[in-house]
Amino acid sequence: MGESIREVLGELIQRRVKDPRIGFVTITAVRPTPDLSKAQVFYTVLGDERERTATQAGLESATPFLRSEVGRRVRLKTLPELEFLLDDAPVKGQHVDSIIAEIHRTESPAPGFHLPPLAPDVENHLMRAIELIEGASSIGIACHVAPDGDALGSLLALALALNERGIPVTPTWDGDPVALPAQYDFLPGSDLLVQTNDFRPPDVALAVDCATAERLGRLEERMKKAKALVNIDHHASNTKFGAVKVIDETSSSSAELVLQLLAKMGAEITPDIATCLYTGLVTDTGRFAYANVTPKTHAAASFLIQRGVKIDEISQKLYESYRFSYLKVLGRVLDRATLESDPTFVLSYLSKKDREAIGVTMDDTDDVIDTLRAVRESDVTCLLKERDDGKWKGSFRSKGATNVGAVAKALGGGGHDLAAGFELDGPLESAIETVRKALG
Ligand SMILES: [Mn+2]
Repeated sequence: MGESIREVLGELIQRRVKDPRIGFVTITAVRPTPDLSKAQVFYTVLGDERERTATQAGLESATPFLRSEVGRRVRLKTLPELEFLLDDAPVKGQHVDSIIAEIHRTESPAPGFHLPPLAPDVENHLMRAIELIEGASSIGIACHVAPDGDALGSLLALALALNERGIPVTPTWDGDPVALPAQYDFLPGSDLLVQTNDFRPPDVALAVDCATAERLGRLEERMKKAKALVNIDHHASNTKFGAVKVIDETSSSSAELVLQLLAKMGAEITPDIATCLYTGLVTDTGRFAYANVTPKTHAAASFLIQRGVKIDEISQKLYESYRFSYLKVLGRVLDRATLESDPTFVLSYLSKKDREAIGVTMDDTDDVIDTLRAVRESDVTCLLKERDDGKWKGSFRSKGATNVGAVAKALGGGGHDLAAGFELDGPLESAIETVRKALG
């Protein structure tokens, strides 16, 4: 794609038009008519009424030159007449956002860009879900308890898009309170959230990122009381609850599937919605590094980036926003790590005393294991963390050779093949011995 009209005009006015009447101009939007015969060019200019009048006169006399330069540099079938209009709406917040959204909508997507197709059966359920959504008098949306980036991103993207369409939405999850965790507090749309207790059975209910209805927690019953329950998920283990099942295990994340739904609804993917969905993609794929990443995933990411996602800002919020005390926790766990043999695994622990000394909660220690596991000598990593009640909460990670899900299950826990957890009573030494035996 070549330069946009807006970029070309901005540069020409700044560099090439030498008319002293023209002040400091910013082109805010270019709105061509559908037949491209005319384009309205909105601009702002610094200064008072007199300077604005002078600038307008200067732009008008430069119009023939600007028009022919645009024709030379932007490949267009027809060369539009240019009409300069002072953008005198208050330039702040919402207004700028909507202008940016407008620019992205009219100029940004590469011509002929489409989302990859879905399997026919998934597509059928998706179209059925859209019918229900479009006919709904109210929509309740819920994700799973202790929501992750994909659950939150999918939930908020749906809420924002449906709210924009004027459909009453109540997005929530089983939480006390329902509030964005610190890591995700940048996500747009949180003002739409309702508390778990305030949620009423809606006309149509959407469950997102829930492999089972139980994952809805206290909301399960109320969600099932809706006239129709739509199950939107990507887990292979999904129990297929609900009347309409938009389940696609080839999607990396629920967000990837929600994007398909919104795009097929003809919903405008605003920068806010794109931010929510991109967060779902990037977190559920371990920053596009896990086996669930497909060409479809990158196509979805590409689609979202074209709609205004600020990748660097999201990455910093998600991955470089630890509290300083996290470094101390990490330091303690790394310093204490041992490389066990017979069987080989990396082992470390964090006691309740450690947490108290550093001043962190269990939640603050969630990501420690990701650093602990990143060594070449071992397939399996185990981290034991002492909870407030004195029990040891164990986490396993495997790089693929060991099914730690099965090992965790044998210990009374559960999880996936490569990431699982369990709980053990008793002193640290006996917990370690139990883990060693289970792995051996
Ligand atoms: Mn997910």
